[in-house]
Amino acid sequence: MRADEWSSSGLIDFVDKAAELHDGGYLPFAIHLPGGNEEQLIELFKEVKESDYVLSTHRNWYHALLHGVPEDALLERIKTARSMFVFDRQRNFLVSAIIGGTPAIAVGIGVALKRKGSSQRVWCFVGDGIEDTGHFAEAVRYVDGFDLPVTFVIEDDGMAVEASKESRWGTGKDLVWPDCVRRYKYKKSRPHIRTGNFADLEVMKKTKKDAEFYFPKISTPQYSKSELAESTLSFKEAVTSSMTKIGQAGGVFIGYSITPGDAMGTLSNVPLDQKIETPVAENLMVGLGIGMSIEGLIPVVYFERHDFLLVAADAIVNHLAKMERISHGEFKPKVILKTVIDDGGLFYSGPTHSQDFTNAFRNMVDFPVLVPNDASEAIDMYDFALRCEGPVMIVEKKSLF
Ligand SMILES: Cc1ncc(C[n+]2csc(CCOP(=O)(O)OP(=O)(O)O)c2C)c(N)n1
Repeated sequence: MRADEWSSSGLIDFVDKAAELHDGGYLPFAIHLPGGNEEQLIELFKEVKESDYVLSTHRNWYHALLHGVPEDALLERIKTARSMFVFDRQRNFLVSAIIGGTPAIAVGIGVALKRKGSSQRVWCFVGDGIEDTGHFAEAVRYVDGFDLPVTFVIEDDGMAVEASKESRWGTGKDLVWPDCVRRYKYKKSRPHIRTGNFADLEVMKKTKKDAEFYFPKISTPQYSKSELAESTLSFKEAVTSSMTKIGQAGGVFIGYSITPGDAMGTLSNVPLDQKIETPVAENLMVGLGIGMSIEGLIPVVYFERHDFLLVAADAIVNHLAKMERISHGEFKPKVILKTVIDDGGLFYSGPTHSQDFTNAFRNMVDFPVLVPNDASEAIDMYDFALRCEGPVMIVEKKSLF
């Protein structure tokens, strides 16, 4: 069923049905019921084409239904702990329940669609809680500057959980954003979370399963060194040849200090149109990569120091590393993270710029985090990264250059 077939009462009936299940104890999970914005959304979705992308939040049920996710499929997800994790590859529907998680991904999809000359658009629905974030601001600025086919819709009920905009910001005044941002106001007809009624705890105890049941772990590719002849190249020549190879395979390089700079010279053989010099907005950089990979490109995101990676930890740890599992394999973003650590040498850059978060990331993500110790390992590990279906982080030691 598409947007034009839904009525307000039909949408409300769906939510009532889920609310009944909750109150009966059959939904022992966090659920966020939508309500109060039926008319606005039915009107808005008249503009959303079937092939467009729709990105949503923890409160995604109306967006999913209006974008064609079948009622029974949505209800099944709600019954199995996936209310906050509604993904549908066929309908280009994806969500993040982490405030501020989707805007950068929306931008990446928009960049890919524009590069392909597609007529599809991206619609990124956000609450005014997401409007609070820096992630949102950098995404909007990028879409506006590069005229990308992305529209952000702020669903503004003036509240984040129970906190008013005025209490959060000292003023209830709306910010004025560029044209790629629309805003509609509404009043929620449901509580922030759950239904406001007590659920039957005895039924809940019997209903609840473990995390592995709801979100089976994904298998992680393991790197093992191939039986290659020792490379006669220097470390820098080896990394450069790997970058050339990834470029020839269609890889797109994203980051700063790449035009000019060529990522310490290693991208010198990559054509200019496969290098995207970004603003100094690390979370946006990785979001660009995730979004572009969802559209089938091979993004390589470059970080010249590890302390800068932490600014992108949300995109890397919460989104890139988790999307395959939380979407039950419907979305498998593949992004290669090309990172550098300053592990000594003549140009010591101080305690912050010389940090090495290799082990920290190994603890935070399931995908491979690899550190080549010589030229042949660099070639082998980048070959592995290119073959992998999922993300890989490579850590280049500056001392080897
Ligand atoms: C990064 C992050 N911080 C905090 C939360 C907890 N949280 C969940 S919903 C929410 C408020 C969201 O408000 P808004 O974006 O206006 O959406 P609404 O719930 O009103 O639809 C918060 C703070 C979160 N999910 N992610």
